[in-house]
Amino acid sequence: MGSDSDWGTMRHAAAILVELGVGFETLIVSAHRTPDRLYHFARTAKGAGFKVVIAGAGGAAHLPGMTAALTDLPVLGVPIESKTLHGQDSLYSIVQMPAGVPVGTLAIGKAGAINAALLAAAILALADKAVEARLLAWRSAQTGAVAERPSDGEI
Ligand code: RP5
Repeated sequence: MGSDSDWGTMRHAAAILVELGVGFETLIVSAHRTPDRLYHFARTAKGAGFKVVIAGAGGAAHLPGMTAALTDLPVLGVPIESKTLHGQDSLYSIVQMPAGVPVGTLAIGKAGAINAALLAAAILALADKAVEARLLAWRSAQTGAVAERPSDGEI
C-alpha cells in the first residue's frame, strides 16, 4: 500500500488472505515518497517468490501502474477512498492504464480490497490445489450464509 493511512482499507485484503491460508507480506511502498523502495520491491518481487501483487493506493494512485511497469507479475490495484473525491480519482488513476501494461483494477475501498484478495487466491489456485480447496470452501460458506427470505418479513 502507498501509505500507512491505506491500512484501514487494505487490512480487509489481509484478513481474507489469512482466512484462505495464503502467505503474504504487508508493505508500505509509496510511489512518490519512497520511489527507491518501490523500484527495489517491484524489481525483486518475482525472484523473492511473490506470485501476485495487490497494490492499494489513493490520490495520485500511480503505485499499481508503476509496479506493473517494473514486474511481469500480475498486479491487482485497489483504489483507496480518498477524502476529497471519494476515491474516484484513485479509481481513474488505477483503471485507465494505456494498453500494454495491465493493472487488474478492483472496486473502490473495502469491497475492492476483499475482492483483490479473493482474485489473488483464484490466480494462485490455478496451480495450488490446497488454495483452490480453501477458496471453494470459502465461496460455498458465503453461499450458504445467504438467507432465502428477508429476516424482517414486515411489509
Ligand atoms: C497515496 O496517497 C497513498 O496511497 C494514500 O492513499 C494517499 C495519501 O497518503 P498519506 O498522505 O495519508 O500518507 O500515496
